[in-house]
Amino acid sequence: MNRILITSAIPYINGIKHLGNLVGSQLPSDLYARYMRLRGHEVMFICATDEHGTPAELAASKANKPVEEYCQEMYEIQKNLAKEFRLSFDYFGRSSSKRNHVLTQHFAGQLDKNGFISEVDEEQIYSFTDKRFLPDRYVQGICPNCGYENARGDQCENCTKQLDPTDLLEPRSAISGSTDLEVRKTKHLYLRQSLFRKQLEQWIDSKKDWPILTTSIAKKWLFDDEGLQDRGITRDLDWGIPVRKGAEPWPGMEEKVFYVWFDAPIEYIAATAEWADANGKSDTDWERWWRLDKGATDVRYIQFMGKDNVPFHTLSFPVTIMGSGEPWKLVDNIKSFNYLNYDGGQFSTSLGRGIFMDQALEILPSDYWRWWLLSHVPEYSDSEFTWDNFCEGVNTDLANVLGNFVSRVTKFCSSHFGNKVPENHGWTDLERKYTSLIEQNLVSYQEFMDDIEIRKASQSLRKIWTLGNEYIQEAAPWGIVKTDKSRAATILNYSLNLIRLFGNISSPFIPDASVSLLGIFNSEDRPVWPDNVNSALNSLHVNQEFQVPEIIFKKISKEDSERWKLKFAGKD
Ligand code: B3M
Ligand code: ZN
Repeated sequence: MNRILITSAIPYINGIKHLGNLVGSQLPSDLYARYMRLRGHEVMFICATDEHGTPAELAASKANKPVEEYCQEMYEIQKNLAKEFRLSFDYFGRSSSKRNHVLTQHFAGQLDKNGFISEVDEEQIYSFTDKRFLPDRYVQGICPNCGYENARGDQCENCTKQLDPTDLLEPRSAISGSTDLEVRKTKHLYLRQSLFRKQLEQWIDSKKDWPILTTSIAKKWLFDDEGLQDRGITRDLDWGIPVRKGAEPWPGMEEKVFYVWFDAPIEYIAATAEWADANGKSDTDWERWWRLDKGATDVRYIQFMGKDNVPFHTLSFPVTIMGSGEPWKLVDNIKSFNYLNYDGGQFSTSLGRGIFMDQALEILPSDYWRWWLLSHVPEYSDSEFTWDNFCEGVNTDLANVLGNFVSRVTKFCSSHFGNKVPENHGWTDLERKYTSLIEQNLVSYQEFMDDIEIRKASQSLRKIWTLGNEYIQEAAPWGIVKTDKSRAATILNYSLNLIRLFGNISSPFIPDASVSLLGIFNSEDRPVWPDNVNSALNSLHVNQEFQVPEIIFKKISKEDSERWKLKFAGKD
């Protein structure tokens, strides 16, 4: 048994996330966490809401609410949606928590003590119309790197380049649209990342198993243009974590807060402490996941995120950890994702284009979405959601292959043998052949899951379901039952065992359906991973009762999909 720490990038609080956000970190991390638990490992799976910075302030002001109130409400909504999507976090924290305040101020104090913070007279954009400084996303304009017109002052969404508001061409205020701006000097703290270039390079080079997407982005920002630059970690905002050196005030910084990207990754640690607090545990209980001096040396830590978050996790956050001079756990592997597009364009929160988590669940249960999104996860290139593609995937894999097998087998068995598992009178070569095929595919499924090759894992799982159909087709009990009842009994015994096996191994992808499949035999059953396929396919007791389930997956009709296509097309 190993100990595995898993974090998902923490979603911004600024609204309900769309399926593109979901598939870029929370959903794949959940798949992995569920799988690792099933394989008997001790897992700590952490996520949270990212509540600071301009995204939070802008969204709250748009909603006409005080920012605390907005965050509280949106936290509950996001937490609930996560639950409905069956995201199995051990804890879903908040970056505005007391724990994160203390820890963030602690890291800043350590970094300062070790000489890795400098005070810099910075040029910030001041808006006359809005009568305030405009940090980060408060400014929009043209990306100097790629020419994208709606780049934000913190980062260009299009090319992932991290930016400063003053880098933008033709800047305008995101609050008022005003271009009546001037550049003013104000003092800010900088994290001296550039001092860590060699150390980061060695660290990244030592990670032979990182996905190419992760390494290539990390290296790009380590070497491109001017190379790794020192970055401001404070902002002129009201909402955020006040700038302090540990518990001490920071002279000259009284009015400022830490930059959201400084405190957000620290929340991975703080949320684990929140988990301990919420569960009546002690500090040692969370520290054993994070402190090398408290047992975390045998933890394997994996982060999940979209590609735009990679620079912060491969450069800035590691610098925070390394520069603290304290024995905190660094990440072991970073699984990053490309973007999911929506029907020929991008998902857009502002245009209401695409499908958002709440809307998705209004039209179909979570397993439909989980299966399609995970089997089309943008792992090696951007991928695209289209309604045709979605319906095709759901109807074929879930309804025709998996669902149909289950209903054919249970119905046929019920009408010829009653609702009891018939006896196995001995496998023939046919059962032996399928057992060995299933075993081979299960081995690949496991290997892909271990390597976090999600698409390939989904293909192996689908192949196993398909083998069920091929088996029953080839065994053809429909006629045999009239001439050789004991052979038919064996076929159905084997098929029912297949259903149970499917219930066990499908649960990381489709946890609700897995509960239904196992519930056919015993509603108390929890998924267990089969150690041995031979014995797993011989595990149901003869005469054990079973139920013929309601339809597990219904097909999506052409009318429904046409209607949804229109509904989600967006405002324009
Ligand atoms: N909130 C960006 C995002 O939601 C940011 C991730 C923080 S991870 C520490 O994509
Ligand atoms: Zn750009």
